[in-house]
Amino acid sequence: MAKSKKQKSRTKAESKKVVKLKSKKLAAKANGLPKPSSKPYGKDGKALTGVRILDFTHVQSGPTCTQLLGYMGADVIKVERPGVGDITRTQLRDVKGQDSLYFTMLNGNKRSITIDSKHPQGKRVLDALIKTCDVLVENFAPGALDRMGLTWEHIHKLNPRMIVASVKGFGPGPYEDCKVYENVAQCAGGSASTTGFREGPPLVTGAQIGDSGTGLHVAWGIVCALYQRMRTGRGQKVLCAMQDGVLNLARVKLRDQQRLKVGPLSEYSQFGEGVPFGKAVPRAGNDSGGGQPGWILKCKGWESDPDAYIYFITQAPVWGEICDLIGKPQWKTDPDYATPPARLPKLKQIFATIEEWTMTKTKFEVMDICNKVDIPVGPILSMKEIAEEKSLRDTGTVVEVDHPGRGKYLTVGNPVKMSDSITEVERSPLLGEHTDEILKDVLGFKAAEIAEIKNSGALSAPKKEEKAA
Ligand code: CAO
Repeated sequence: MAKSKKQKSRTKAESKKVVKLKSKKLAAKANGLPKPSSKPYGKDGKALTGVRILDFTHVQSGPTCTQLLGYMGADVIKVERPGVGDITRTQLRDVKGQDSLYFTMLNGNKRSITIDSKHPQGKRVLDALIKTCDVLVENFAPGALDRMGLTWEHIHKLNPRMIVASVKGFGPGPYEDCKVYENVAQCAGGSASTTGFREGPPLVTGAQIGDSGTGLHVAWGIVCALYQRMRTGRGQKVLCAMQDGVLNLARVKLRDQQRLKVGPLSEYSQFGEGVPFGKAVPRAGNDSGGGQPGWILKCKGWESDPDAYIYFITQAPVWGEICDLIGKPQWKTDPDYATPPARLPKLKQIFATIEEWTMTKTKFEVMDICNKVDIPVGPILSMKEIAEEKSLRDTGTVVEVDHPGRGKYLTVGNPVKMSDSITEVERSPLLGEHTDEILKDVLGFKAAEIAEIKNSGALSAPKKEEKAA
């Protein structure tokens, strides 16, 4: 039957659509990917929805890791010692009798169950949890997990898919049995020897690169292991030593150690000052770690405000703009100043001249003026300023959370923003708050079994500790 012109064109358009759909389907089939979700972005669960974490962590390094996984949607079940809990619940308390900020800011988006892991009935609950969880994360002292009977062999026999992730102070070697805290890791990982001023002692940093930094590394390892498990069907051990995590963050200093063999480090201000280098990378004060010299300079109000400073980078492509701003246009063409190599020996004097200008402005004025002409600068922000910064609240980087015991507190939300996995920051759990719901809903224990386990004392504080309290 002959087709009209209109019919013909409709058929053409339709058949084009069919071909398009078919090729899409084929492409999806060909690379084995599921069809894209039909739900709008942000409405189809979270990145780690369906992943269950047996969180055996305490203090800072491990809890940082599991909180990040919780932010991404994992169901994090924190196991705590009955009657005591994570030691940080009571450390640095600011509200009498309530969980400290140390605890609450590292344990959001988690459920808490109390279990005496050395009690036979406690072991029964732990074994049930191992069977139902995807990942066990721990940061006990070396050997503690084995002493609980939770060896890799035991765990793997119960659940071959289980990923067992550990934070330790040191990897295998002479220090593997040592207990380690943040600053020990900063010192052993090469950060302290390269931080501070040349004339002064080594310094630790305020950023918790040993604890939170290692927690971040372990979280990455866990996600990679989950991805590999999709292919292999089996779990694996994930280990990050705090020394290794710090060294990874301090890798530019290991770069400089090797460069030292072929000559002085010309971007370090000690080079310009004519101070000879020793055998190891020196402390470089506030020198910039990259090839663009930078320094911290005083701003208006520095006499009374300890944070009235700005980090100023003399990036080569904007040297002309810097010269104009600070009233030294002649430096643009003066051969003693015009090129980066010519400036290197004079950095101290150059920064002193720039500082004469920054001292006439507030750090925010310097920020405004410099950014207009692409000069990279950074105001030294106090924690007070950060806590009050509206844009950080707007993006969910600083979040106010309500807690039934202590009231409202600020925490750091998910620093990673994703378009299809929206973070909802939840308050930290009370000690053992979810014990019953986990036994019943997650592990499927019957009422009689729950009563038996509870009556055994495996989930509650020992009687004498109760009396002492
Ligand atoms: N039920 C029963 N016992 C429990 C338990 C529970 N729910 N939870 C923990 N315990 C026990 C452990 O089994 C261990 O007992 P054993 O010594 O008999 O094996 C005991 O509590 C103490 O554990 P720990 O040695 O890990 O704790 P600690 O306070 O002595 O040391 C730390 C703390 C952080 C130094 C150590 O855990 C460590 O080195 N961890 C690895 C590195 C790390 O993460 N450091 C970062 C800490 S944050 O700055």
